[in-house]
Amino acid sequence: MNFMHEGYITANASSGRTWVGLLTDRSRCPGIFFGTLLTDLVVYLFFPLDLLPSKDGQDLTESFLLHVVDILLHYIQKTFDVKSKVLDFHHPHQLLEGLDGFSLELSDHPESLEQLLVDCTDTLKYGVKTGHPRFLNQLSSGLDVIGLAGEWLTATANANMFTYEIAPVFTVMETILLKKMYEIIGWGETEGDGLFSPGGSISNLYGILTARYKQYPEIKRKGMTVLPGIVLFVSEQGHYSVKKAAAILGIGTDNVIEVKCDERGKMIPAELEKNILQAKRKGQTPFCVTATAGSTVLGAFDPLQDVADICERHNLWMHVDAAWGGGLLLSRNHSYKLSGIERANSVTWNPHKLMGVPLQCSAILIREKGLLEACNQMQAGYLFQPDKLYNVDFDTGDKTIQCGRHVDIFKLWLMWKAKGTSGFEAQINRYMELAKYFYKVLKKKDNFKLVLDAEPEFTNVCFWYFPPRLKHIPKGFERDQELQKIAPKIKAQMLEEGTAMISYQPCGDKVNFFRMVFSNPATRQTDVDYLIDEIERLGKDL
Ligand code: ABU
Repeated sequence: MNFMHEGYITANASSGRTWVGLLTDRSRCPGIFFGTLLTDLVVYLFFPLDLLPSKDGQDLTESFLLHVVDILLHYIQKTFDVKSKVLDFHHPHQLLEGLDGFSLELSDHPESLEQLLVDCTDTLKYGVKTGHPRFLNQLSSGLDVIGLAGEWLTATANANMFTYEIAPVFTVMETILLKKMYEIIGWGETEGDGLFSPGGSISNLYGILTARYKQYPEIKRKGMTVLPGIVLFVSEQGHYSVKKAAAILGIGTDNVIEVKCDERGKMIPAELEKNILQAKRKGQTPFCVTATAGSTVLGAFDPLQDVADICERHNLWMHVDAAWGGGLLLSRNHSYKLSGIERANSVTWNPHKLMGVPLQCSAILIREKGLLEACNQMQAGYLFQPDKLYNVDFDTGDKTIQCGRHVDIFKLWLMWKAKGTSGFEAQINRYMELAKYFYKVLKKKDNFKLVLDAEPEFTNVCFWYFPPRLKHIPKGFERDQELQKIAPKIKAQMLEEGTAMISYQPCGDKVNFFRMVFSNPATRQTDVDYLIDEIERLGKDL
């Protein structure tokens, strides 16, 4: 018998009395309930107020959470089932209007626990399975079961990272992980300071903020009036968050000078130096260069040694945005691509990208100890009392631009325990092998064209698909006009059918092309082959 939503509430049909699931023994759960007479049985609905900390809420809490776990387990199994859809696409207006009883509107009265379970199921049903083997859309993808367990534990603890007092284990864990990251970068024993922040853009903001503070410490008190016309440099393939940081910090986006790249998307050192000298001649004051280790679209690594030489010659802060590429430091085969990162003054590194840690997990690492605190410290007496019971060096909250700070560290720590450094290395090496395989397969196909006809340096592989009707149009404006519509059309169809997800974009003078990236541990060679066939199937008649 099944009086409620399938899968959650069932009754033992033989006795007609023994309920499992949310229908626990009512005498032990005397909370709010509604009774409905169904032949000789009464169905009780329970409400969130009946859960712990309500008196006698123990059984109902256990039952409710076990149902949540059931929902999540079912979703996880589907996620890894290659035959299931990556998504069940609906337009925003459909979600706003409500779908099959799934309403996003909020009510004034409490909803039953049963309804909340249905809402949990529907929320997952209409979302995207980012751990699905054919989810290839984002730099951050995959579903790591240990990372997920870490996130559950983190939410259960609900700690705040501002002080050791509130987060004793997590704050110490953070110092241990940061130290590991300084060592991997190659900083010396006495070097290294850092924080986990809410994403790569904020980590880049920290890098530029600290660079400016180092050069002009009086800005903290006196504001912009103490500054000359400062400028910073980033490659034309660098992340847009550098400009955003300049806007936020009052530097202004016009004062971010974009440095030309070579055909692979790497900053050209001679161009950087030329731009620095030009800026100086114009009376501007260069203070920082942001180099990129793993650009978002092309996966390019700037030549960090050359950039470091130039920064040293001109006394400029060197920030490395290794949000995407930082994980490659864990691969002995590939870490040479970041050679020179040890000379950086600051580094952004997002374990939620290549290392597959659940979002969010991003580190800002500063070579000089004490600068972060000097730059951001406000000494709020109600939180950071100097006369506490313990060593207040572990009250790291005053180094941040936040007050409250989420615990992003535990899932990374647990995954590192689970895999070891060698486990991350093997995973990352496998992505690199897949990228090479994908490149080689595409190279042989005459209806696909690679954006860069060279073996991939990272897991990004960018390409166009040419439907038969375009193959005979000569290269030029007319063909580009048509070609730029192809990737969006294929992607739209892919979303409607839910078969796979891959991103596309224009870049510089190149019209829309697909960007394949490997950072999903569930993706296999067969998924790569599938994707190629799928693009051909959806695109051949366009
Ligand atoms: N920098 C954010 C990553 C965007 C992406 O997944 O492509």
